[in-house]
Amino acid sequence: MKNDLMASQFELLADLLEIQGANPFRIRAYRNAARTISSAAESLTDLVASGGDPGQFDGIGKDLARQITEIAQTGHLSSLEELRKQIPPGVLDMLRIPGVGPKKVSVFFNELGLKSLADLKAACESGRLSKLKGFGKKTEDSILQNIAAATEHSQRISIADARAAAEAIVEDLRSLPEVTQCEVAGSCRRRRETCGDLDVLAVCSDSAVPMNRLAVHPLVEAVLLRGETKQRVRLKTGVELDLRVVPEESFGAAMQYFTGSKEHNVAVRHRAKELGLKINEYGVFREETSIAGRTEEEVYAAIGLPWIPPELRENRKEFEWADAGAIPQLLTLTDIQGDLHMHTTASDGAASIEEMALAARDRGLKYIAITDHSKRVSMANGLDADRLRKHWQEIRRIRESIDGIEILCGIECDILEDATMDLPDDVLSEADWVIAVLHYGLRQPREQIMLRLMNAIRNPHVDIIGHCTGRMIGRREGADIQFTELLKAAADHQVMMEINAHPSRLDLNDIHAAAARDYGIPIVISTDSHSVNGFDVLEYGVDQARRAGLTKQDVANTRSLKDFKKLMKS
Ligand code: DGT
Ligand code: CA
Ligand code: CA
Repeated sequence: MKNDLMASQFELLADLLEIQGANPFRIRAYRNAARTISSAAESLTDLVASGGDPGQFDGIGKDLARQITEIAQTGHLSSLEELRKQIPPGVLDMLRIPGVGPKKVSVFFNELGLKSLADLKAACESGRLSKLKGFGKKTEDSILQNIAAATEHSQRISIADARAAAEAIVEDLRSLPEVTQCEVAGSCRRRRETCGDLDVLAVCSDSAVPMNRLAVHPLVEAVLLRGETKQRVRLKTGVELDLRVVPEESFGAAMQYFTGSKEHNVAVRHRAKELGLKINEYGVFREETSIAGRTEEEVYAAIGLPWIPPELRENRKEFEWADAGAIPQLLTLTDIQGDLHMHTTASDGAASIEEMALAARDRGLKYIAITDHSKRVSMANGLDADRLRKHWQEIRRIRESIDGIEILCGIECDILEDATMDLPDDVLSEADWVIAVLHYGLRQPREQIMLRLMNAIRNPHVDIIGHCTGRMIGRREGADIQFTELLKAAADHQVMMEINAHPSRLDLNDIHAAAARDYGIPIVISTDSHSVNGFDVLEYGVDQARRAGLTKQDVANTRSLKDFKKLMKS
């Protein structure tokens, strides 16, 4: 079982307990456990299978360790199944309504006896909800508005599509003279791999001005909801966007709140509380007096924290780092000096060696590796030994004629289903740079996948594992990999690991990239370009590395070619 799936079972258990009104400490323990499980680089299922104790993780006591062991061994959690019998499934559907959490659902279920979205809708329509203590007409209206969203299953979009749309809209709103500030918030600002919806904040003395403009923006299909300060629209691509117009003195607090993540905000709120302060989207308050809110820096400072880069706001290590005064100086796009994964017309690329080299040089890169496919990838016209040697000759000829950029003779060599390499060792030994990858047989059992990867790592000519899992975000699951074993071996054999920057790959993910760094493995961020515009995706790879907390030092292709070569397998 994948860690994420296991974590979601514990989250669900916590939700059910909260709906039941259980002890808050117990609920929190389960939520912490879910977070620990989903942030672990190693598979908990493997850990248990190899006789390890889940109790070794911080915050996992005896009882939780026993339950993790149970789910790892059987795939089931008896405490969860027990609870599910007590709470009708329709009650859980209510959690999908934006703005409705387990606390509210608990009231709907226990006090009004509502058991489904349909029940809830009827209760709102008849005004029964607004008669409850703590609920008003406003909540009732917003639930009615949002219930449709919970009924359809929404699709998440890639960070590339999210940024393209959100940034175009922000730029358009900023062009209005009345709009003094406008920024992207939410998961898009945190640069998650995918976004559920887009969040934009603006400052404007007349909130109608940006709202009117957004309503007629060419990307917008329909206005779904419009209030005094908030507007929700659906873009033509189907994704929805929330625009919130906030007062200038609250802009920093609103950015902090609406950037999230929710988990990060829960921790922030907890810290404020410990200092006797209150924090919300309007500011930080002592009693009724606002002490911060205009900028994010001042909001964080008011609760004793340095400003935390949005990419780190997932409640993983950021508070620990902040307390130690050791927030990492995250890598930036301009730190990157080389790109070590790209294709030409020799296989399935659209541009020649020369065109790729010149385009890379135009973008300020100092070195590249040309890494066309090996023969197994026949649909991409992959190269056999003969063609590859001729291709390298051509590369050597061109590198003599172009100044200002170094070109390595590389290959993206398939690791075949039988765990051998697609090209013989004597050919690989002639390469400057060998990327080993899985393309076929991704659904093989874990033992075989691991055998393939381990053989590649032990091969003296392999420099790096490319797009390790082979996943395509939203379309295809990656291969089943035992990551700690893999990373240990890569560290031992001086094999680097790639973050493939293509937004549909982003492989390694943030958690595995952080784990690779912890093993001392140099990370290379590569574009896998198939055309001269392919270099544009580099920033998504850099963002993924930032989410992993990586610094310039952790990423090998921030070095000069001379220093980069020193890191390569000798
Ligand atoms: P997404 O849209 O699923 O990709 O993820 P986000 O993080 O953009 O989530 P979204 O759009 O629901 O809300 C934006 C941010 O607003 C979220 O990251 C944190 C904050 N926020 C929203 N609802 C709540 C809430 O109920 N509690 C807390 N603490 N924060 C919330
Ligand atoms: Ca969002
Ligand atoms: Ca939102």
